[in-house]
Amino acid sequence: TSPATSPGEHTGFDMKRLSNGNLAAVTAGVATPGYDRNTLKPGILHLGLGAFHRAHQAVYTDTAIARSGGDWGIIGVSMRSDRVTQQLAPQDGLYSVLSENQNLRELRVIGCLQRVLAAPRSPAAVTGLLADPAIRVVTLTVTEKGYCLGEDGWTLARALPSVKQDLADPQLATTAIGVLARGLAQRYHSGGAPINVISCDNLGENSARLRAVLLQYMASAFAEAVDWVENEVAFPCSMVDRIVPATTEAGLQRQAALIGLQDAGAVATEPFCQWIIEDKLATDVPDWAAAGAQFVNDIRPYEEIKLRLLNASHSSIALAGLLAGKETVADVMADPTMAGEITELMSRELLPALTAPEGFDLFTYRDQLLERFSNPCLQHRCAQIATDSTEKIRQRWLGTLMAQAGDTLLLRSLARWCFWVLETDLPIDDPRAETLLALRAKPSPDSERLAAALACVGITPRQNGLDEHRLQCLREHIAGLQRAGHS
Ligand code: CS2
Repeated sequence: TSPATSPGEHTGFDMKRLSNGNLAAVTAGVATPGYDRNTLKPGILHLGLGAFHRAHQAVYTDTAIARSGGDWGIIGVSMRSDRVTQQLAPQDGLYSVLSENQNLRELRVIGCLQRVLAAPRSPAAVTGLLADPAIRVVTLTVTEKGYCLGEDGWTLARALPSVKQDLADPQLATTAIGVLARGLAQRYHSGGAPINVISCDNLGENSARLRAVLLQYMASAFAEAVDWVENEVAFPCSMVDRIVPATTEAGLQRQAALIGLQDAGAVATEPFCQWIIEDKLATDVPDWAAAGAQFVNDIRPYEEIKLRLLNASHSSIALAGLLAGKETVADVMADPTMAGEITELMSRELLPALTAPEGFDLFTYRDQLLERFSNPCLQHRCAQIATDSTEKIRQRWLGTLMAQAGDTLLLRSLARWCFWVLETDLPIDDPRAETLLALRAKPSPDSERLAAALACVGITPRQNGLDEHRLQCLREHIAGLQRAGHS
């Protein structure tokens, strides 16, 4: 850990911008790449170049190269906008990561991002890279909805307009699935060099699900390459963990003052970092283990613990915070009543529903989580976590919720979600927003609206979701929120 740096006399306006040429000008104490970045060659293609990738997988690769060698350059692909390219291309792919909590502050510049591309602008370049034998690893952070999963979580959602459009003209595909399929088909035609495709999103059995939908898509669009993908391409699942809030303008200014250079690609995060990867690789990879990553045979228990404890309580905190007018997760945790409810939810409901792998102490993990959520340095907005809740609730809550009986705190969290989407005028940012907003506006009987909302998170009578007693409890919680006068 480097010592904390002080802003000194830097004020911002006359500051130069981080780049290869200016790297030596960073404030003393800010760590810079511990290797010669000119020797890197493209070896990893990353899809979804958001803050999370920059503060997680890229950091592991950067550390692995510094500690253990290798020439693993990352080509980062933004799936939608040009914004990230504009932030990072003028900086030669360099950006800084600030990790901090009450006791620690570390600043470093990451050097392994070699090049950035925007998929909509450069589709042929992305396809060419996916076909290039030098690229041996594809990682993805495209969020839950990026996998175009149907209701059962394993089938391609062919009814989605984006999927329909991609299947109608696969050469112009824009979804992550379509882009990946096109590139892998071309790789097959160019000799079929081995490759690993690693999902780094918060989904149980993430890469296995990715493989399933990709194969279904390819059976329709590139049938000739299906056997090769099925038999030769490796899809190791991975569990990723680091809290990385979206960067804000104020955060950028603060970070510029700390490193002594403007940095449009800056990310701020916590010191904690974890990556567990299923040990089934098709090629060499960076020595991520040297950077602290763990390779295991059975990843499912780790994924389940992370999703059903960390992410589940994160979503509960976010929804409670949203309705109580709290801006951030740390604000919720600073409220003793709210923090008490979260602690109880974790201890009494989420934790007992889990089975820990040998040597893993769930109580220590819970305590660590409570501390991480309380980190006042992270400006992690409740509204950010509440985004895409219909996708997240399926992964995070359903398993526990369905195993419960009677009234529970998790049911109360579900009531908060129902109340938010049906009874308030707070904004909804969700792939099912259109349906939810229509329900919100609809003067139909309450029980119908509620059932339709629950179907959006995968709770349907057909799946034997909630019995009449639990539905009654849910309605009472919603009525309670109404009486409390949230709006
Ligand atoms: C969060 C996650 O935004 C969210 O939904 O719950 O991004 C969370 O911060 C990470 O999974 C932590 O590893």
